[in-house]
Amino acid sequence: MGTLIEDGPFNLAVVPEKHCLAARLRHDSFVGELDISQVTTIDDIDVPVVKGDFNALPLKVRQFVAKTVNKCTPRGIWICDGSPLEVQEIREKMESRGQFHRLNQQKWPNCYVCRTDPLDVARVEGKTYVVTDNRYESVPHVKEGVKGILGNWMSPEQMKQEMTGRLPGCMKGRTLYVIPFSMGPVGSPLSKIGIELTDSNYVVLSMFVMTRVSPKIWNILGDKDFVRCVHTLGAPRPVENIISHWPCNPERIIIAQYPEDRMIISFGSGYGGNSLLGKKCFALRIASSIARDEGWLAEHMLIMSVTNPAGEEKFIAAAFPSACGKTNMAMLESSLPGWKVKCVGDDIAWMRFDKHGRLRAINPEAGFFGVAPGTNRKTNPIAMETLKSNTIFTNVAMTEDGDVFWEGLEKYVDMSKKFIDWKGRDWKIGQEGKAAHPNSRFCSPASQCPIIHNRWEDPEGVPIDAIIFGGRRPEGVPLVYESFSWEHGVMVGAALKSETTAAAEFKGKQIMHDPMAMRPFMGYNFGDYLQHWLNINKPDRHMPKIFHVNWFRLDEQGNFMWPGFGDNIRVIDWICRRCNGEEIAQLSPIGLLPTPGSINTDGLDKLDMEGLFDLPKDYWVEDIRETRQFLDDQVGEDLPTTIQKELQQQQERISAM
Ligand code: GTP
Ligand code: SPV
Ligand code: MN
Repeated sequence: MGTLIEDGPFNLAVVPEKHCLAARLRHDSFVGELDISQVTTIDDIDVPVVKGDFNALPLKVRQFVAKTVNKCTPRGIWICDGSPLEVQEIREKMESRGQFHRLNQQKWPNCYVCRTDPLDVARVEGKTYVVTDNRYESVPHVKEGVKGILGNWMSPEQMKQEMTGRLPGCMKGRTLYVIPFSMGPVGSPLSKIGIELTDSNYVVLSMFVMTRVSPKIWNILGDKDFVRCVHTLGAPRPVENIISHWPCNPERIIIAQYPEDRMIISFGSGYGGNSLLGKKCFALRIASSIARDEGWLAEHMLIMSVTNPAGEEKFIAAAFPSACGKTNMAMLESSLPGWKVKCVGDDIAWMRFDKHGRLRAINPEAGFFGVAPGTNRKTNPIAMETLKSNTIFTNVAMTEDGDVFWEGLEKYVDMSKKFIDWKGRDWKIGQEGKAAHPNSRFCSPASQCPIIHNRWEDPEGVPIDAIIFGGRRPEGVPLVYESFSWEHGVMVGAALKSETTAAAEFKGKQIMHDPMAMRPFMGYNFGDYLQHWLNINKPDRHMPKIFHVNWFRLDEQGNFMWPGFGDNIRVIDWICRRCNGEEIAQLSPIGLLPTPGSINTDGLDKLDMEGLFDLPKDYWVEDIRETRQFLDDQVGEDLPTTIQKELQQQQERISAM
């Protein structure tokens, strides 16, 4: 049995009974002794409200806050309104405590640098769990003896134990902030509401940028459900030995997603996706599970529009693993004359088919949390323009006179100045160690992006013409190829691999599988996820074409063979022409490759185009063998037969090369 819920202009979705509100919150990891059904006013809890009107909150929010307060025992409750005044107040507090370093405000209005504890610099995938009653709801049936890497599952009982060992008193001496936020435009039928409770002021200010925080949420909440997000630094006061004024508890980090309860609890880390719970935890892990139930997609994808010199606009969604070029592509400045790029989103896409069978995408976020190193006026002038004001920089370096610095800005900053590195120490060019952490980030409002699309907040979403997968593939993988069909395209996504980056805890460079660029962000069984992708292909729908790109192939000297960045428009041009049905593709065992000369290389220095499209047989024989083994081992019986068939056929084509 299911319940019909109206969700958006596009469809009525049947939600399985187990995911309905009445059945929720069974996995109550932090229920305290207090009977929360009794909580109706502030008089029922003994923590003062520092700001806001607790009694005016919807009852279910009061109960959620009360429960958390009871368990985590903060010293006060602060109900956020996201107003400029509030931002200023919190910012000033952080500055006076040494948590925020002011940049030159003439040059960088309202911009600050924040440094973290060096043990808290990236997402921690190994400590991130999906919690469901049934293990196979969360992760696939791996082959015996294989360690699954497509998500970590934990039982509700065990997670309750983990949380019981961490949460009691974890906010002692800190303020608990209540952040009401919307993923997607406030009030849009495609949007979802979350409430994040956090004891980190850095998280508050970052959430104000990354999501839409507004007191309007309280009014539209009505009988809608919301995603319950609890975040704590896990560092109750008094704390000794705080490094860089960044309290955290790296040894005890744990991040729990409860898709059945639409709940997230994150302990111990203040950084990025670990703590800005609207982002990966909600908009990908929880949302992908909601999306499966409701017949849509929540993906780790940028959304962009490109308009060719003839004025024809297309929308593209592209999935690359973390730190593999989404932000750069979403803000691409074309090196070909006459092309216009507009940005809709740089990291996450929520997509569903409308009643005309078009796939429509919205960006659920309101800001960019972008990789700083490598960003400069040449590689990404649009990002440089976007981050000029109202930006929180994390783990970048500074100059003595209040400029920011990171690797990649050497040509744009006076290098004779004194530098302070991301750990707060003196730094000089040429010395060992980087000035900025490789995963240092800027956090800027998307509305400041000079090429933000005028429809970026359109509640209907934008119509997607092409989907692109890609990763860092130093060897063997061509610049671009097109899949033969939707099914083959899903297989190409499932086979996605990339060199590891600094966005998570992995050390060294290794080629790792990252299916659909979602490995760290899956909210449910990856086999079911692939089947869901296959299921959405219906005859009355305009299925986008699926492509694969690789900007990162290296030559024998270890240099990038392709100039990348603004020149990626040349590949996008080919993709758009393919969407228009131009006959500029030829068969290969792995997909359709551009016919010679069909990629516009006008004005480029001599390039080894042949090398960029070379398919070394040995490489691909091994690649498909290894990929099949990986999916066999990791997804096992959950791997859809359609994907197995596609893999089999791909292997046969490669053997016959
Ligand atoms: P997340 O925010 O972690 O999801 O990363 P992302 O996918 O948005 O990656 P981003 O665009 O921030 O790029 C990461 C790094 O890759 C930066 O250092 C870029 O300079 C570099 N990069 C991006 N595009 C290209 C390209 O076309 N060629 C080369 N060589 N490097 C690129
Ligand atoms: C990523 O790692 O893919 C990011 C940064 O976009 S974080 O928000 O930390 O997940
Ligand atoms: Mn990302």
